[in-house]
Amino acid sequence: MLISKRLRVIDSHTGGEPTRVVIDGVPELGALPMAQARELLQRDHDALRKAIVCEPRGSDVLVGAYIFAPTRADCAAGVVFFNNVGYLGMCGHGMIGLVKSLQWLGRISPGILNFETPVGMVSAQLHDDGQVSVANVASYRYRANVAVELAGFGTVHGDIAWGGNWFFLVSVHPCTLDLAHIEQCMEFSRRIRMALDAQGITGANAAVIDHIELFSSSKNADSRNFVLCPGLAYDRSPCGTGTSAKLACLAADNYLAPGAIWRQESVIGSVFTASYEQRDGAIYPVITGTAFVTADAQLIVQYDDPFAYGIGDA
Ligand code: PYC
Repeated sequence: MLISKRLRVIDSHTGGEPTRVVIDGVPELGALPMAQARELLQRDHDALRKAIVCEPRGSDVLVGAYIFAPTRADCAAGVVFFNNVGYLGMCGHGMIGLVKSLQWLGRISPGILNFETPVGMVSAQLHDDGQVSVANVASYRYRANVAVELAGFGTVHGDIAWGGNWFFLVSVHPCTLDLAHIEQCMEFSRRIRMALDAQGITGANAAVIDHIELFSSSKNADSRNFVLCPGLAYDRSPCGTGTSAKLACLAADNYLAPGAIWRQESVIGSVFTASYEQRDGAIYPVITGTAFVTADAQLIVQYDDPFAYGIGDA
């Protein structure tokens, strides 16, 4: 039988959120900074993204990772994360999954590695106990207490913050953040996402705010969140970039001091431990969690499969 493509992947989950690292079969792009690599992937290789993470081989929840040779001498590798609708700036749970996947392959042992991402350099420390700490890019609150009009709900307020992706963070809302109320969380946060677009509310430089984050109190941590991702799936983990955005807001409100621990719980109950360092007026979040490998597999893309590159137009 004719086979058009084979890709070796390592699958893992970080606090319930899956990552698929492509080990063999990554597009040949030449030596490029990751921001340019991301543009080229979008322009010339987007079908492959869909083959890897979209149905029928993947799902809306899955985040993929391509590993490239770095262009920076201080980095071990470059990485571009992607999902069911496109490419991410950074991905905290994905970075933890990537590090544990490299450990699974025997390519790394405990220590610190730097990775080039489209939005800057990120350091990851694999600890002896299997935990991974991700020192993220500089994060900041862009605007506080922004009003958005929501049909059926009235005015909702949220902060706009950058944590490697753009987030709209909402603390006052009618949702219960647990699995029994997941549809309520999805519906409410989808409406916010649409209202932000419709009302022209953006991040810096007119960037689309493609992650919505709701918060509530938690019995087990400092806070519980629900995160709607760009492809309208919810993050099973507490979201590394979303937790970074939260830290940026806590720091801006003088609610959390540099080095103090913040425990962020996800809507399914998984927890990241987080803190931040302050350098040159910026805050740099450090997110700690772990991941578990779920598959070491080969994806097969058959040339005559009508759904080889996904279902519909994602
Ligand atoms: O952990 O940063 C993250 C993330 C982004 C989208 C899904 N997870």
